[in-house]
Amino acid sequence: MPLQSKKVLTLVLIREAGRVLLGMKKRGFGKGNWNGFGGKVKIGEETIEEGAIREVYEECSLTVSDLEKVGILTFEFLGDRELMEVHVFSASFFEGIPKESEEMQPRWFNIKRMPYDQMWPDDRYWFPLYLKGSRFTGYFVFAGLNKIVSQSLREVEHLPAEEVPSNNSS
Ligand code: 8OG
Repeated sequence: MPLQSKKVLTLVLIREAGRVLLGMKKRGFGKGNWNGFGGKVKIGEETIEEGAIREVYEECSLTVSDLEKVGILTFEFLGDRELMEVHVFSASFFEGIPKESEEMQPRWFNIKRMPYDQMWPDDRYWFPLYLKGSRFTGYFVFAGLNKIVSQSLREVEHLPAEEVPSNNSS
C-alpha cells in the first residue's frame, strides 16, 4: 500500500526558566496525554509558524512570537496511508496567562520531571534533545496509538527549509 500524502502539524513547547508548559489533551487525538500546543496548519495560512501561533492562542490563550523550529518528526501509523509531519517549535517569550480551553488544561512541568508515562511514547526519545537545545529529525512507525515498531532519530545542525503546506484539509 503506497503512502500517498502527509499532513503537516505543529507542536509548540513553551519554556520559561527550568519549566515547560504542557497541556492535558481533553479530547480527540492524543486525549489523556500531556503535550505541547499545536494542531493542523489550515488552508490559507501562509506559513507553518502562523498555524502554530494560532493554535497556541486557541488552546491556552497565550500569544507567542519568538518561535524557533527545533525538530521535524514524521509519524507513520501502520495501515494508514497518510503520514503526519509534526514541526516542533520552541518559544520562550509569551504574553498572557495560561488558561484552560475546551481542548487543553495547561500546567507547568519542571524539566527534570517530565510526565513521560502520560505523553506520546515517542516523546521520551526526542524530548531530552529538545531540553538540551539540540535540533533533531525523527521518523516513528506506530502499530496502533501506543506501540512504536521502528524509529530513527538524529540530531542535526540544520533543519530542512520549510515547505508551504498545500495538502492539509482543515
Ligand atoms: O489537531 P490535533 O490536536 O489533532 O493535533 C495533534 C497534535 O498532537 C499536534 O500538536 C501534533 C501533536 N502530535 C502528534 N503526534 C505526536 C507525538 O507523537 N508526540 C507529540 N508530543 N505530539 C504529537 O500528532
